[in-house]
Amino acid sequence: MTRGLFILFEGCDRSGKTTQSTRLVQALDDSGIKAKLLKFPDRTTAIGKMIDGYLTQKSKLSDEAIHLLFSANRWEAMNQMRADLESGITLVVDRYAFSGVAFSAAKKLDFKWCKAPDVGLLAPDRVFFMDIHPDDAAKRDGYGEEIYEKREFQIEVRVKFFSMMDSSWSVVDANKDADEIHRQIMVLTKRAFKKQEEDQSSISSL
Ligand code: NYM
Repeated sequence: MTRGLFILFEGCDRSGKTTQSTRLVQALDDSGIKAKLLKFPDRTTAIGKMIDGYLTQKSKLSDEAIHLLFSANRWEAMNQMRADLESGITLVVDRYAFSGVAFSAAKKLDFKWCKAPDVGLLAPDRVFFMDIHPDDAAKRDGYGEEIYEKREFQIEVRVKFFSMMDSSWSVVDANKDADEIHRQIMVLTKRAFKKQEEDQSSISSL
């Protein structure tokens, strides 16, 4: 049984991650590849509900406490994610640990401290960074509704994302037309499947 791939979308707020991750899962399904869409934070769990309260500014939490909740929200999904990948399901994930570090480090929390609670989580095979300048994101529908959607902060978050990139990341120009972005992502995804077919690498950890 060949394992599924862990494909991750990261980016600043309103960069089109949700649109593109949904389209990718649909396209994989259509081509007979079993795929599942996951989104972090998962606001449906008990921990996720606390996170939602914070993001929608209904409750207050210290920077450290919310950081740990975001991480716990990933940990609670880990066993199922591993089982899915091992059973051949490809996971397309909308945000993950890199968002956790980028947003908290942008608040000036220590970078190493921010990374620590996520050590041991499953690592993605490919990361697509949906790159949009915060000035352009601000023009998109609904911008400003949640706690982090402020220009200066998003600029800082984007810098933090760039500092974490390695060869498993691709930067995608999120200002392009959605169809064009989807086509680019399909090319990169097919390449990732081919690489996995050749390498047969096992799932690694952060
Ligand atoms: N966010 C997301 C964090 O601050 N830390 C994390 O670990 C994760 C996964 O939550 N502004 C932030 C980024 C977003 C917000 O995400 C909610 P979304 O994708 O808008 O639901």
